[in-house]
Amino acid sequence: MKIGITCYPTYGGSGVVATELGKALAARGHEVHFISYAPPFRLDHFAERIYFHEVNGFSYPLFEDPSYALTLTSKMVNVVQFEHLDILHVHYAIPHATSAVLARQILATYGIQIPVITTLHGTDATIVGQDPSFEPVVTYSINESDGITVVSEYLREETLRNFGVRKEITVIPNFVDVNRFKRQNKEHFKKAICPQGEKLMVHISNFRPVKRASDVVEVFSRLRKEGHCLKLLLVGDGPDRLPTEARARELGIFGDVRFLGKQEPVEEILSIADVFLMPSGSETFGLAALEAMACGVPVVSSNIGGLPELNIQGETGFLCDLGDIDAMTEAVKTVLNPQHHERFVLNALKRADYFRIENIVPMYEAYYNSVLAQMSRHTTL
Ligand code: GMT
Repeated sequence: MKIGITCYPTYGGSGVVATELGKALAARGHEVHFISYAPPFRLDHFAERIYFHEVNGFSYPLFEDPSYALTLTSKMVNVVQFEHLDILHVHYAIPHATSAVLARQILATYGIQIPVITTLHGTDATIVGQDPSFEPVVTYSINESDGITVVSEYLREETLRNFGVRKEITVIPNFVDVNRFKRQNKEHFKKAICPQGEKLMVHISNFRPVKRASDVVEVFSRLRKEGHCLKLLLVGDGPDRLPTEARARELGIFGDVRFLGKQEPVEEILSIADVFLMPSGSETFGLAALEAMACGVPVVSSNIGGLPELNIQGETGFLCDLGDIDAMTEAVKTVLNPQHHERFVLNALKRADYFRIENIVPMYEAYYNSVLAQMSRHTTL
């Protein structure tokens, strides 16, 4: 199959999923064409059957707002037409689904039929997608897609509730490459961060307010004040990094905390972690938590969104009420208790294995085939 994939190329779960999916599909013999304004950041090696098509910006003194949705549409039309794509698969509705639906309509005037599959990831169907400035466009673009997938049962229900979707929505969960995300021996690194044999708490996010990074610092501060031997690594960057750093200074724990900024490869950092914190205020899946689990790191998370579908209470870690610092503090203590830690580690590894890429990518292939079959039935009728 020849598959066009559009995603955000930046540091974010939907871009990671789209890129890893494209890489896996290419490895399975498909031809994959990424269409975006920059190469996705996980597209870090040359690989056979993978192509990248850059959407060029167009500036003109009359335009205050550069019209990316339109230049993306034109690029999609061009790539589908000249690379003879079979399917356009877009990740994150805004504006990708809208551009794809419009591209499909333009292509139809050339006599070219191409199905559009939209995968919803999170705020495109929750916070941002429901904003009145986007809602009618998102509703239309979702309904006009030939196939809709979501990354969790929670997101399926939210999408049905919020957008009056008339089509079937298929859940295909996120996945992890367990050959890359596995515990590696990084003892020298652990010693550098935890010289006295301290336990290590890790948080990885893009530091948007929804990630509630300051809750991580509050939990850590409680534990340090109770005398627990612990260090904290915070990985990633975004709008809440500075306020979180300021809070760590205020709490007097800055000496035990390191803000590493954006890092690749995160699996090396996860390899020395003892517990992973994800106190998010909204999370449809929690890909970073899955990557942690694949590296044998138990997770303490909030109990919102799709997190209970991934993190199993009392087995792979704990689920706590949003903002409940006391509960999260107690949960970290239980997870780190030497009597229990190994059990949590093994359960986390087992759970992550269920989401291994080899199990999930065939679900996308089967889905593509079913959408293509449906389309050819319509054309023959
Ligand atoms: O929707 C977002 O906030 C952005 C999106 C992204 O691109 O990072 O994140 C969502 O998609 C990830 C991949 O499917 C999920 O693991 C995240 O849980 C989800 N984020 C939210 O729901 C806040």
